[in-house]
Amino acid sequence: MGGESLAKSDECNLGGDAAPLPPGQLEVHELPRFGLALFAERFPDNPSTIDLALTGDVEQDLRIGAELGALPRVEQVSDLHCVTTWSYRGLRFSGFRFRDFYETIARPGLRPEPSATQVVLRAQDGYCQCLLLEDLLKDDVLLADRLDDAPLSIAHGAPLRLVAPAHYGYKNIKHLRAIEFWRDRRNYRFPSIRLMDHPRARVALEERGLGLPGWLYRRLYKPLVRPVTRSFRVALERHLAEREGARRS
Ligand SMILES: Nc1nc2c(c(=O)[nH]1)N[C@H]1C(S)=C(S)[C@@H](COP(=O)(O)O)O[C@H]1N2
Ligand SMILES: [Mo]
Repeated sequence: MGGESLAKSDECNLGGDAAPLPPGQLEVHELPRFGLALFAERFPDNPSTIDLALTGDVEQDLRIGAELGALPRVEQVSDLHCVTTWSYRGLRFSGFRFRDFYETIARPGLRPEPSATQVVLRAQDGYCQCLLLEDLLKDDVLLADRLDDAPLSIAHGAPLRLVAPAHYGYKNIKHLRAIEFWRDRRNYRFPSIRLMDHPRARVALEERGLGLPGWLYRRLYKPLVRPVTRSFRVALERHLAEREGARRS
């Protein structure tokens, strides 16, 4: 391999790490506000204060916010891989390891049943997701409140979001308001068709959805990227203008 092609491939990786993208993904250079089309017009009521309801098959419920600040703060540079095939590399998040949150706050405070390993996360916009506890306890899973040295914006998950880079974007829930530890999935329903929701959604294994092969999801999703990005952008602009108007009056 000649030096020239090496230099070229380095250039392509500016702003991210050098590892190749996972199967079927394409790099984008602007981070869109993105999600299920249904959520474009929905926004958090409280983007400025962390307020988390903790419950499930547990001995005691809890409500926390500032308590998170007692955990060690960690910074992490990671990539976001949306199931619709776009990837954004090199996001610098800051927040708290989910594992530290679980070991220090959730487990001792809630005393969950040992079998409570299905974790349901709910957002202020009505979105929700379910992940396995074992996946959430990995080193690279954060409850993040900052991105690029600033508090999370309304576009990208204020006041707190999950960062789980090994899992598709749809598991990386924004605007968190509740975390629940259940022994099964009886209290969880994905807010769209089940075919779209894989219980683990691991990017490396191309677990895009439930039942269909990866290439078929890519084909179905790719044409949606532009219109969905646009509708999320237009809705955000309107929402921010309304907030600004309300603040001035
Ligand atoms: N609350 C909430 N979280 C969400 C979504 C959403 O619509 N609402 N969309 C998910 C999807 S599909 C993706 S790809 C990422 C996008 O994150 P971004 O908007 O910061 O780029 O958020 C995920 N988390
Ligand atoms: Mo996504």
